[in-house]
Amino acid sequence: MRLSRYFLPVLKENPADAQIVSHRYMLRAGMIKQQAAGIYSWLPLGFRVLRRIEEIVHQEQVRAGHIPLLMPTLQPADLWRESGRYDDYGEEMLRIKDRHGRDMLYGPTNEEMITDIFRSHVGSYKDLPLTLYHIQWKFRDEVRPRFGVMRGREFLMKDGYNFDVDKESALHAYNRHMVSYLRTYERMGLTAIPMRAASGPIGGDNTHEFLVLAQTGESEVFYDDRVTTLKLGARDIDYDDRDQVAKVCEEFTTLYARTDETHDEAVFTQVPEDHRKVGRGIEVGQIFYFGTKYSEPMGAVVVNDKGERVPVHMGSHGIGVSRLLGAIIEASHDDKGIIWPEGVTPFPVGIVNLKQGDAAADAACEGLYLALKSKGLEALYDDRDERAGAKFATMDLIGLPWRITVGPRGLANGVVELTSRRTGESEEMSPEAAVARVAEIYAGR
Ligand code: 5CA
Repeated sequence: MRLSRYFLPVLKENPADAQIVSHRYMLRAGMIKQQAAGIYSWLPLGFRVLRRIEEIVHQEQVRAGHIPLLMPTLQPADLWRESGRYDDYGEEMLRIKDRHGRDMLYGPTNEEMITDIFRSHVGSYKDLPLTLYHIQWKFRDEVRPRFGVMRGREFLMKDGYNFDVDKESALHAYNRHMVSYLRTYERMGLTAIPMRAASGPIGGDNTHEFLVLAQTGESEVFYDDRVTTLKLGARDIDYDDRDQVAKVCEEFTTLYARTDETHDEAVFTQVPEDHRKVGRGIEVGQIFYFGTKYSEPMGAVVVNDKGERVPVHMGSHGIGVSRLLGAIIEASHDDKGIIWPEGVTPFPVGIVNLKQGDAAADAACEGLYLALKSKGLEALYDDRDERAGAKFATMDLIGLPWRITVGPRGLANGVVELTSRRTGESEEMSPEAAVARVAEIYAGR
């Protein structure tokens, strides 16, 4: 993408109403525009990151054996009357009437609708296990929408629903989600810690939230700091292997880690004092096992291997896709701007032409741009007629992890400069070597 032809409405001033750094940087970097309280347009740069995050979520769900579909944002109220949640859900639910006076709502979550799909088409244990998920916009009329996309009213969520013949199988689905989520967050450059939590309006006793530690987080968290060093890494997971998956979950949930809702001071004081930490965290996902809470009232039953009709055991599993942009920026930035992890960056690399209009510099930049493209890497090429300082400031603000700087002086010696946004370190090398290095960094992503 050539910056002169892109739409990147960068703001020079700090927006006064943005209280936390991720919100400020998302506005300043031209990623989002607020349209109403808690409702945003996704401008091209923000949209690219959002799509990238969705892609990682999809890949890891499919890897775990889960099946994507797409349900609508608007739902008939009658489905929610069947589960009893239409009255329970309260003011957070946006209720709408259509022209025929029928009660509709903008979905805050999809347990009822997915249960309806299931009961219409599945009747035998032989069709189980089954996990269906989608990535779709939700609406919750939050009392205090704030911090930009972090607590929106309209927000993008991945929500998945498992259907199993018994509790044991449903708990395996729960564990499978936990492991696939750990991998998902790690690919985004995040450490998200599963913490015992409370289930709220979704229901059930078994639930974990995934929290990214950050001072600006809305949840108070209590943890043994040794959990922050656990990594899933590149280990091979067989998602059908119940024991292997359960062992990974045990590894990640044995050390003390709880939100204030489930915190138990007596248990916490057993953690060695130098490992006992109290902090704040951003909730980027939550998984639930709630058994037959929806399948019983809604009649989602299957015939089991003994010929009995039994309600299916279910759970639901959510990732805050749009919230993740804020969480990643909170975890990865400096005073100049965002520092995107390679896994989610909107462009893998930026090219800065120090002297636009200089024949050699222009040609070298074009050459780099095309060479990167031929390797499947779309660079953001700053080809504007701007001062070098302004170009660097824009690149630092939007946070591409790598920058190639091209100027007549370097070119006279046959070199360009490759700079890491994270460390600020630069290295001179030939343009070919720079392309090869960037390609190597992104190989396999
Ligand atoms: N049905 C279940 C799981 S699919 C559910 O709705 N879970 S949830 O309420 O925990 O939401 C899932 C995730 O969506 C949360 O962990 C959080 O990351 C994100 N989320 C929830 N509310 C908001 C909001 N107002 N703005 C942005 N993200 C949100």
